[in-house]
Amino acid sequence: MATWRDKREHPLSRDALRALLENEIPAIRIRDFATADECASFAAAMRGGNIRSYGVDREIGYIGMAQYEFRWGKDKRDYFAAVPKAFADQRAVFARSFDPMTRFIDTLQGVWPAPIGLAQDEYGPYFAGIIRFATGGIDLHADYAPFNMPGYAVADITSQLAWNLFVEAPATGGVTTVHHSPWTPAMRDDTPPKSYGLPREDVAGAETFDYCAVAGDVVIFNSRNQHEVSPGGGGDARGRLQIGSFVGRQRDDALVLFA
Ligand SMILES: O=C(O)CCC(=O)C(=O)O
Ligand SMILES: [Fe+2]
Repeated sequence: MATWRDKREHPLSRDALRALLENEIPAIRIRDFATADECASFAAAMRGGNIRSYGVDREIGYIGMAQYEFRWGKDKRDYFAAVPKAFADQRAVFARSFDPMTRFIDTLQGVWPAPIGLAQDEYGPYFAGIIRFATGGIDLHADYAPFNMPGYAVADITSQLAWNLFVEAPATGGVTTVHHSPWTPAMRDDTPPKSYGLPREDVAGAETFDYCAVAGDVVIFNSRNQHEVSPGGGGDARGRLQIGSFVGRQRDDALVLFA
């Protein structure tokens, strides 16, 4: 079974980003991406925002949108019709705190030689930058557009990362486990396979890497690897509050953001 060349978090650099895209290292951490004041104002703005929720096994509250909600029984046009309202809800949070999306794109562009921006489709730009309340944890799943989003332009990417900025972290738990096990489901025509609550047998024996949510830090990992988040605890009011998106690598090396 394939392994990472080391099992540690790397700082952001062109080489580390390339290695993460190739699934050679488990994670990149950008420490102190946001200040304590920025995190506090962002968390407060989130709590006052337009919160929706999706029912995978454990409920996850969010602001913005997730393509997951449009994966089965909906048309691709429904996804793009929902993008403007999702951005409006996201921007309402940014207006009361700061804009981590622009900062993230600028930070990544500082090390990457090819263009970086929002993914585009025949119906317009994708949404990116989902704001989440993930205190309850997230079940074993994988995120890889060629399988999750057949028929969308992003299905042509050759590698996919996920980044998250944590603005609040629980005292205990809230640990992400990444399994070195690139998701390779059997595809039947153009129906996306189930991607949440994946069977444990799929990751049995694979190397794993755990990372902690730390307020102010961004962590990036290769989201085609199956991954899961343990529930947060610690008995105080702190939750696991975060914003992030996917980053796809196109064949021309451009990086495109989407949710
Ligand atoms: O919150 C995390 O650490 C990872 C969340 C996740 O599943 C993702 O961003 O794809
Ligand atoms: Fe994920």
